[in-house]
Amino acid sequence: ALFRFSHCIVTCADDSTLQSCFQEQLRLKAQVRLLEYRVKQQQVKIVRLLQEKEIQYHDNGDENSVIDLGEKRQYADCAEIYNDGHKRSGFYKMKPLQSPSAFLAYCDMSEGGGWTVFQRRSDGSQKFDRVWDDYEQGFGNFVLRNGEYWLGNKNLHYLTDQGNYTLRIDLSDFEGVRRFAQYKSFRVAGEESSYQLSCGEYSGTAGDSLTGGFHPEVKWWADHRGMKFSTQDRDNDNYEGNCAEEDTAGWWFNRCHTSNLNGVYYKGPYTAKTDNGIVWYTWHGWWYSLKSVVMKVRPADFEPNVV
Ligand SMILES: *[C@@H]1O[C@H](CO)[C@@H](O)[C@H](O)[C@H]1NC(C)=O
Ligand SMILES: [Ca+2]
Repeated sequence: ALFRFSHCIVTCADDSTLQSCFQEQLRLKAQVRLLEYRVKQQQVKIVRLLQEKEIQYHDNGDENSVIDLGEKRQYADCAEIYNDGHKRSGFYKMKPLQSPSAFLAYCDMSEGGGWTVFQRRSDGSQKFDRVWDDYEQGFGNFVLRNGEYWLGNKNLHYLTDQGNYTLRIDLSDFEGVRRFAQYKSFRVAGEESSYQLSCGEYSGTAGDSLTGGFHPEVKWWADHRGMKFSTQDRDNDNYEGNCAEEDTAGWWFNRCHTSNLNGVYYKGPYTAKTDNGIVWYTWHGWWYSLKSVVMKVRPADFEPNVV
């Protein structure tokens, strides 16, 4: 517009059709005003978007998310906490019926609410290549909303031993795509059974990489049901070698796996000696390490109290 304005001045001097030039000038001035107005609007929009982004970062990250409800009441899991009127996601204290002590776990109050999160991967900030004791007791960050942690096999047993629980696994990749896998009747047995895994029917969008349900011929080595937990220092797998050591994670390894959600945080496609990334085979294969994982449980008969 400015170029045309000066161009007009030049042609005006030659032309002497002064009248139409003044009109053109007025028209262009109006256009400039309109553009200035639009620039201002865009600036306001940019400021708003930046603020929203900051709030999102705040939400997603470095915020202390521990919510203290005091000692008035004991809760067995996040479903009870939700139905007692606490509908904000965060870390709450709970004590399953048989558990000798209380512990903190993140309650995901979205997607219907009442989900007790027992594993989270989000940024690779925690080391998951750990020994039996660590996996038994639990480890990681129990403060930040996006903190990586493993709740502990002991606690996972006490939780899932209370009834009929549904397992939900939320996954996302580095292209921003999200998928999930859900299993009925999820249970982790006690220490005497080396925290053996059992689960029922699959549903979801990520494919069944926990029971090898995607192909009958892989079940004998890829079904994680009935498997005991293994770590580098406790080999309970069905393989001549040591899956947990080779795949640098604790998991219910068979021979060895089609899912390794406690694997190394590689960030997408990777190459390594073994398939030791954060793997969910039926979505991205063995050589893609996922961006985020959330593993959580909720009673199968959970009905959100909407009051
Ligand atoms: C758990 O509940 C589901 C229904 O959500 C049912 O299909 C399943 O058989 C139950 N499992 C057990 C062990 O009772
Ligand atoms: Ca072995």
